[in-house]
Amino acid sequence: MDKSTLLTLLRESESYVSGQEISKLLGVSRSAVWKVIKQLREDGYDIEAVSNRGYRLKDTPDNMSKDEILSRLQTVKMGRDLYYFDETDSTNVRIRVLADEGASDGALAVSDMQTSGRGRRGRGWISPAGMNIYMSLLLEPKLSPSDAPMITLIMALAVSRGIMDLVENVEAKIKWPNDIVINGKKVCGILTEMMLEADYIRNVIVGVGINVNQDDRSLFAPEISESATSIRLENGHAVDRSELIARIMYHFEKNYDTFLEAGDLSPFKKEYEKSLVSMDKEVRVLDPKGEYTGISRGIDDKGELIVETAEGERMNVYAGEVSVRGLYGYV
Ligand code: BT5
Repeated sequence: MDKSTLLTLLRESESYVSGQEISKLLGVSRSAVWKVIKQLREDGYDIEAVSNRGYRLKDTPDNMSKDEILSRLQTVKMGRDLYYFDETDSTNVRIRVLADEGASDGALAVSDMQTSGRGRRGRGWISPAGMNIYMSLLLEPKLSPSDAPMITLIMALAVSRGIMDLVENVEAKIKWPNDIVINGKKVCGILTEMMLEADYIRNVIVGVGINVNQDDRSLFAPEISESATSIRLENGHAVDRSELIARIMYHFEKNYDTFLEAGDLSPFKKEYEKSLVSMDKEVRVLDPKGEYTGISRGIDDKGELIVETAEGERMNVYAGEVSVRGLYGYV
């Protein structure tokens, strides 16, 4: 029996569970149960033991760990093969190395901090320890490479749903294609990278950085202190990071299966457009071939942003090439 199995059981039971019940349910001896309870206590879990009643989980420590995440996962596959780091360079780099060593579809690397967190096109991702989520999911979809960018949109939906499952009174909106924003500020960025073999996909790595319990704005670089935020800075409450990871994996798995079956984003268009922060608003498209402004009209089935220009022309914006900005600031 491992710690996460016992944690799940304790968390799921509303009151006390006796040592006898646990040993029966998990098929292990009572002394084995006691040993794992001891280990959990050493990890900081407050487990109450009352004679004739049994054990009860009173409090969980505010740390993210492999057992915490595993004990909360509700997926069949996503995140089950979990690699946890207290510190790493970049979880996108880590999961790529793990893939070379045999990790496969659904494997997840999570770190408490990153020393060289990455954004798109050589940009960086600020990744302090002890408060946020940095994770990368490995996928091996049978898709044409040109369809892979749609996975970013599936993840964006999952992150926004996951946040709203756990946090009351916040609207986690999507800034197409790869950001989640709360009150107009960036709380999450997604970096999707693809490895090709000849002309097919070897794997896709979806990296997700979420500012969760960061309560100090000065940890952001000065140039983003106005545009970046965390869930806690917006709603005042701490969020259990392991639970948030589990919720995101749950939504992602469900939507990803539907997406693979459909072959495009048509099943999610409505839901996506409801979450789209720029929907029916003016945006500026920073196309290297020439910038223009227009009204954002949602996405097409392939996840391209539709922008209607002043002349009434509908332009399809492809995520790989251009950035989109709100007319009066970041969103
Ligand atoms: C992104 O790029 O938004 C993708 C970020 C992905 C980060 C995750 S963390 C786990 C995994 N491992 C990695 O190494 N990366 C992924 P982009 O759209 O290029 O935005 C990058 C820009 O966001 C930067 O240039 C800053 O302006 C801003 N930024 C940097 N750190 C931030 C933070 N912690 N919160 C909000 N904005 C940030």
